[in-house]
Amino acid sequence: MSIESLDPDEVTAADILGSAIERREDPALITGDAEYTDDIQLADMAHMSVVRSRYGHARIEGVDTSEAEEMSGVIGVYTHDDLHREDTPGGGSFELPTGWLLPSLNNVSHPILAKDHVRYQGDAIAVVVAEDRYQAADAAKAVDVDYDRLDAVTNPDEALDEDAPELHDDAESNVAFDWEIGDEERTAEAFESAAHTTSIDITNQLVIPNAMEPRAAVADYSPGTDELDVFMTTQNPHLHRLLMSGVIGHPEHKLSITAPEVGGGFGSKIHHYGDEALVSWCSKLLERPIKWTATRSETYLTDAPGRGHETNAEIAMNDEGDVIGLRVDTRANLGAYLSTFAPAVPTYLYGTLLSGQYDIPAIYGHVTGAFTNVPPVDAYRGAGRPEASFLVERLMNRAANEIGMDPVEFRKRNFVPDDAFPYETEVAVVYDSGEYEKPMNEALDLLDYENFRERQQEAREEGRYIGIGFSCYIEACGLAPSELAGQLGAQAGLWESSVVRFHPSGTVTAFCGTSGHGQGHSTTYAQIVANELGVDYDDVEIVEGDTDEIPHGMGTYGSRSAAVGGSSLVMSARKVVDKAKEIAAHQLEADPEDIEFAEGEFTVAGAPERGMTIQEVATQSYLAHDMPEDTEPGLEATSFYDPDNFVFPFGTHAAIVEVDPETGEISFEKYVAVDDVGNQINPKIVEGQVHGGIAQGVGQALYEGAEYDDNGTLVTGSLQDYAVPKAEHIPEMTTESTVTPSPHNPLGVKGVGEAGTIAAPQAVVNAVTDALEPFGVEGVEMPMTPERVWKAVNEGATAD
Ligand code: MCN
Repeated sequence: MSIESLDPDEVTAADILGSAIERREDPALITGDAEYTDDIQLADMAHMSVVRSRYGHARIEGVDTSEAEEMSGVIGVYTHDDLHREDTPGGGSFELPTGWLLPSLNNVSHPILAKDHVRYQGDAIAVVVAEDRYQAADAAKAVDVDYDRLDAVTNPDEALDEDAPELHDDAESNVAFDWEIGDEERTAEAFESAAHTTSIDITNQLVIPNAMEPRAAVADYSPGTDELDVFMTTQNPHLHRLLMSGVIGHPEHKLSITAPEVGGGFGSKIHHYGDEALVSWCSKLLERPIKWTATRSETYLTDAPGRGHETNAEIAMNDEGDVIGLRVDTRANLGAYLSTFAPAVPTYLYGTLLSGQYDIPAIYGHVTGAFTNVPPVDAYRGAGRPEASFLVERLMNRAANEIGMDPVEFRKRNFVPDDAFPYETEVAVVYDSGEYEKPMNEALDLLDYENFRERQQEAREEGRYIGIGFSCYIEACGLAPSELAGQLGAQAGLWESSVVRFHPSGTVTAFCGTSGHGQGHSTTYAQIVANELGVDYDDVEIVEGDTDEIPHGMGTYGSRSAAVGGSSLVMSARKVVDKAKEIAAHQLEADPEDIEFAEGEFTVAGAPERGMTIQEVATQSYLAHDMPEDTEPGLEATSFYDPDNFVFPFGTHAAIVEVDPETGEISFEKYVAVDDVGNQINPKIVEGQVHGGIAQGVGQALYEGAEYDDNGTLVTGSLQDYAVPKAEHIPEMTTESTVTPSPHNPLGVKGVGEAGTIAAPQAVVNAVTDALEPFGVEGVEMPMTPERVWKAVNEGATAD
């Protein structure tokens, strides 16, 4: 059941919002016409290569650059000390910004080039600049680093052990922070009065980004003007401009950041890495354009991974099966240093969703952030929300099994009821709107759940093991309210800004501070603006991802673009209509109160023959021959939209799998996703986002996982060793939706970009567990490889 996409020309202007029109971005992408950072060629451009630590943990005794400096084509080799020399561009901190959104941190230093201590394999030690890329790479290999190796630790539980090697002098026992949420005492009381409790110990493994386009940057410094132009693969150019200006000491107003086409980010390109700052610094030093593009191996070593949780949790129930308490203790892997946003991920983005879709009267969550010898962990692929959803849905499933209640019935009886919205959870957030039974019921129909248990029994009698798993997820996204972010200690607001500008000829350019990188913003934003202005969809152009063109912006992450950026565009468009109305009234010699606006046309109430289009008004506004008094020429407006709350999409995903106990192979019979993302701007794009997210969730459940050896060396450091699912591994999906609009944004939308990746893993794990129930298997650790499944069945190696 797939949504058919429509040619925009077949859709009337009145129907453009909500139509499944095809993505206007795709022709350039699929014909190779789109320009990515590495496609940029500038005159006299040199190339940078980074010398990276071979070891997971070591002291640096010395760095000998002499051989590299003499090699053919080499322009310069620079180490930590060069960043601080008086004859090189100075004024920067040369430290990476860390730990936004959590005030009580052990905020350790993170130099962009290591001084005398490397803390993960891939930590940057020096850079080489040469005339071409190969010369730079060869010379980087010739830099001789004298290491004194240290013991490494890559797992958060082991890192917190008192005998573990410590990474930082000022972070005792590798503790980055100790954080709690909810009410410990009330939760303890709930457990004391419980008729039944269920506990679970969960590992949510570290996953590595695999964007098709590796990270890359081109920096071009003009000494005459002191302008520094940087092109880079980023999800948030404005934030990077702000942060980079401090890192390298270049004034923000003379720094421009442009995101050309970005080939996938999924949260891995919002963190401020050192490499992009180094390219920029080298360009200033050498007064030449410089390019750096990561190799695939470098991306495995240095792209910020996600997840990495070890959790013990328990849930308390009364004798009727009502959940009365939830207690969670999580140790979160933060990697070797605090990344830009990492501390917010296992705290505010995780702890605040521990109530799931359920009405739980007492919750207590405790999270310890641990430094380990892996790259800094950041907001990759869902960031905190998938970990919360996985935990809650695994625990709900286990609890239902233990008290002998159907997992669907158990969930339904504990759902937040429809009349309880807005619903304030015990963990500091207020769910905006929800109708949780609706997607569940729709999924049950699609799965023919009524007959499933009988079918399962029959299959078992034939020696076939099928199982069903549910995931009723909730997500907080539309990352926004600045006030809330400020209360949490954020150093930035989370609004979004936009400009809607009519040209004199009547066409429109709209600018937004989000920065799409695959989500189809040029299409959906044009639908929003065309709908508000009543102009033809083809007459609207969208501009994003360029700090010189767009006054301000906060970027794209946390599925915020539709809810926050889209709403900002609505506001700007409405301001444009208001101004145009004044001008139209003047030109039509009518009172503005009597002017009506519909489908792009202003008419005088009661005299529909007297009218003019908004495009005619735009032309008049620039001619400025006949304007109302005190009205400036031109027709454009700017808005900064700051919503009242997050948005909370939700839904039910469910998988039916068959497991072969003899080989451990898992195959899908069905995957059903019923998502509620509020009103949909473009159902085809929504469907595509859900599909991509499910592919990632299935990937985590069955294939992916970062593995490090005892020395902190990445074992899964290539596409041969890190199993990214191929098309053949992804189940056929049935996707449906229900619509519960968000009450607090003008579009009634909720985010969708991360829904699938948040929902899918636990649906698959719960299904496998259900299939293997006759073998006493209570769980299999992700990724559920055939080996792990086989061991669970045949050697009793059951995990939570
Ligand atoms: N949309 C819609 N109706 C809604 C909600 C959204 O039509 N009710 C549309 C939006 O207009 C937009 C798309 O769906 O075109 C996704 O919107 P939204 O959910 O607001 O998410 P963002 O655009 O902010 O994207 C961020 C989100 C995140 S956090 C990651 S991670 C992610 C993702 O989106 N990375 C992606 N999807 C990705 N898709 C691709 N192809 N590549 C990535 O790197």
